[in-house]
Amino acid sequence: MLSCGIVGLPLSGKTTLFNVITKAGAEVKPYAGGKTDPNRAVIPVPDARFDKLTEICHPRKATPAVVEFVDLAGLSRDASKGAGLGNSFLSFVAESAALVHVVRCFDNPDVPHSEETLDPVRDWHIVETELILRDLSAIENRLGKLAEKKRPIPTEAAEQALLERCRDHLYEERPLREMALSGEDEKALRGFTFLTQKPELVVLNLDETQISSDLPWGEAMEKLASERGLGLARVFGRMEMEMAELLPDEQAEFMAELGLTEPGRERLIREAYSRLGLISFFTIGKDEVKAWTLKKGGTALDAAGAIHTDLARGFIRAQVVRYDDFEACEFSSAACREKGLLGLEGKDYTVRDGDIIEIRFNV
Ligand SMILES: Nc1nc2c(ncn2[C@@H]2O[C@H](COP(=O)(O)OP(=O)(O)OP(=O)(O)O)[C@@H](O)[C@H]2O)c(=O)[nH]1
Ligand SMILES: [Mg+2]
Repeated sequence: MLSCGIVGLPLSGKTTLFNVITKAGAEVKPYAGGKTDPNRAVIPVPDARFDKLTEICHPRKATPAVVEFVDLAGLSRDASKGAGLGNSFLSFVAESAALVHVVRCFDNPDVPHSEETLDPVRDWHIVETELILRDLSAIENRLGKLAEKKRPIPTEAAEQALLERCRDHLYEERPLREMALSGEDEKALRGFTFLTQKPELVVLNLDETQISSDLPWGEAMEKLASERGLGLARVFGRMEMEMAELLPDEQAEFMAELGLTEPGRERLIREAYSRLGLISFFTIGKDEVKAWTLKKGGTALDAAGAIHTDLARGFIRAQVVRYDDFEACEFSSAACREKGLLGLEGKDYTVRDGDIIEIRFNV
């Protein structure tokens, strides 16, 4: 399963955010814990379309798409040199498919700041630098090994050239996700699980006092995120964690008071899911309504394979209707067919987020 690793400086609110997202109730403390084994939770991806399909079909079983969140220990300055939890921490980051990077924006005199002052832009760079250094050291290790070879085979020569290109890019303090890579390059790099290649969602962890005020560094963070192609979300960490424990009625009232239209949690999970480059397609029936996860750009054949290898092996066609069309036709397949909205697609059809698919197959 794909997972999102929650990273950030010590005491930035990572576990608080983990609790907001997962409602897991993990322990939150005002001092850095030094805990190495991360909190983990697999949670359903909120999707109103899935809820509606379940309501319409009354299936015996309803299976939503899921994504895993992993709450990691704080990443200290110099972690790449082994400081703090250092390398063990970084190996957990390597397992994650995407990063949720929590940046502390709240001011709380009871909670020490590892850099003493509040400066979200600086804090973001500290963590980024550690990730860059970790990738650099992996590259330098490998380049060292390649240099020892007396007669490198052609693939090794190509690997060396590629790694040198990556190294030079990192030297400029740029993450690898900003590098233009061919499909072949990507394949060659996959085994390294580079940290700066992972998609990242930056989460500004705000205080309730910061709801309506203009934040001095707000613009700088927005600029940084947009220049670097990162997602950016604002969350009222502690407040939303407390809110998650309220009854639905109280929650609605609380949100209205704050002028929020949706709990941060649902928005965040969806953001993380799409940052991972994932989309959902649905299969529906009396037995089961299920949301399946597919990499963006996946084909009808990939969708068949996700369901069962037999379906991919004996694939004939995929019958596809867009969720929006299905809804507009009041969830009637007959009406969709009449209007020509029920497509029969071949193997190479690119699945769209929200497609409802039935695979025709023969084995
Ligand atoms: N005022 C305020 N305090 C917060 C907020 N978010 C977290 N805190 C406090 O900051 C402290 C640390 O929060 P955690 O969520 O444990 O932080 P962490 O990043 O997981 O910390 P480590 O795992 O030790 O690195 C706790 O005392 C929280 O109550 C917030 O939005 N506002
Ligand atoms: Mg924590």
